[in-house]
Amino acid sequence: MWKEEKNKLYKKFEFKNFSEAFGFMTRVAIEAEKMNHHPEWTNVYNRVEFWLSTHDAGDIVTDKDRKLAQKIDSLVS
Ligand code: H2B
Repeated sequence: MWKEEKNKLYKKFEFKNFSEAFGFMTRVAIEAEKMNHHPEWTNVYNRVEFWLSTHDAGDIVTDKDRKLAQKIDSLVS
């Protein structure tokens, strides 16, 4: 579940290993670029964490973040 906190949408994903995590990140990167909406994220080994917000709107959560969150969920595995 995405959690809205401090003007960000947050979610953590865990994968089997780094390769699976990075494959997922690659798919997210391609879609984010297509949407011209880019995540703040971190990766440590098999873990990928997101904090989505819209910088152009003053770092608040907008429909763009909700759309990207849905897209990210569709790219797991
Ligand atoms: N990503 C996010 N998360 N928020 C933005 O406001 C944003 C973006 N703006 N990606 C886009 C790029 C903008 O800076 C460029 C110039 O279109």
